[in-house]
Amino acid sequence: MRKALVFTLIVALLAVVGVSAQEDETEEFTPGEIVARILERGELICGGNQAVQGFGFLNEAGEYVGFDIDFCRAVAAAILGDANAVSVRPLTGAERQAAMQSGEIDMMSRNTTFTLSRDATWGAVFGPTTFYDGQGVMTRAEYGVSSIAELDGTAMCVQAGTTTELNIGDYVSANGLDIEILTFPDANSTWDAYLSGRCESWTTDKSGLASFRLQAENPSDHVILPETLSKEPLGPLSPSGDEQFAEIVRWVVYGMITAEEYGITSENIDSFLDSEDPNIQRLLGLGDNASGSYLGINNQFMVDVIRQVGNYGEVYERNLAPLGLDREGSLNALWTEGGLLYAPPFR
Ligand SMILES: N[C@@H](CCC(=O)N[C@@H](CS)C(=O)NCC(=O)O)C(=O)O
Repeated sequence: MRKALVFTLIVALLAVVGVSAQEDETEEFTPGEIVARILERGELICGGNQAVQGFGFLNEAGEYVGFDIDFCRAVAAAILGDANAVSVRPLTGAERQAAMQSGEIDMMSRNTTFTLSRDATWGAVFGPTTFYDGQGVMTRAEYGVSSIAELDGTAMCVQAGTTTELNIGDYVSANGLDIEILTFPDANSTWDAYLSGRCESWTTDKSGLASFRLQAENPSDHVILPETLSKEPLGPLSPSGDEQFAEIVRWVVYGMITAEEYGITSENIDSFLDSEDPNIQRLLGLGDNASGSYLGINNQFMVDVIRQVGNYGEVYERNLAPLGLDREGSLNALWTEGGLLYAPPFR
């Protein structure tokens, strides 16, 4: 009886020592393969978009800019201390799986929907959702159409290799509609086909519709129909099998959401560096609080991310507000404001 008690006590003691040792062992972190190669080449290679203004777009200065690109930049800031140390590989919808599996990119941030089959077969780990979207349909205002059903007997353009293509097929057959689906390899060819009249409507994520509508000569010539066909949770992803890197991507996004919650921005971050608030100290890795060291990177990684890229709200405002994608009252508001953006604690 007594022996059993002593044994139990020893086991319990070892467990406690083991746990605290694990929490303290933040300095002896062996870098995973992806962090090692990023450090060696001095830049992060990010699979992105080049054609969707606001999300991922190659601007006239030859720079990739947008909401999705900013998350690539944030991860580069976390690992290399430099948000500009990013090289973007533009990918069409159908190219994504191979790019993820071939090892040619370190991560992807390209309006990519988190789905079961992608999670299981792409060899990828999805990070947190950065934009909660849904699929919609755009058509010409001159038709006076106010629902998808009224497009019966017409043609609709869609991009291949997307959830969009699968969802519209389901929708058309479930609703017994006679809509001819025409597929195209990328966003520009789909949009051009719609503009040239090959199809009376086109479909993609509602964010993508808003983005392309702004590129139209006269945006009010085009309407986005009210139906939302699907859930499209969009976010970054990274190759599976590298837990450290997946955790970095995850906590960079969570850190940006948390920074917004605490009101820390790229403009005011310096005023938080002597904060007495233990939550803020942990987020920023101040004093003897472990933050990045849990992930095997600079303990103050979130200072670099916030200073160079901003908090989630700043990234949203900079890139998506110009598209007219109002955040207030949407799923993309912070959880404290009725939305779905919620980060687990930094501790
Ligand atoms: N979220 C959907 C659709 C994403 C998607 O590829 N959308 C198109 C239309 S906006 C796009 O970004 N195309 C850019 C390109 O191919 O250049 C998915 O993950 O399959």
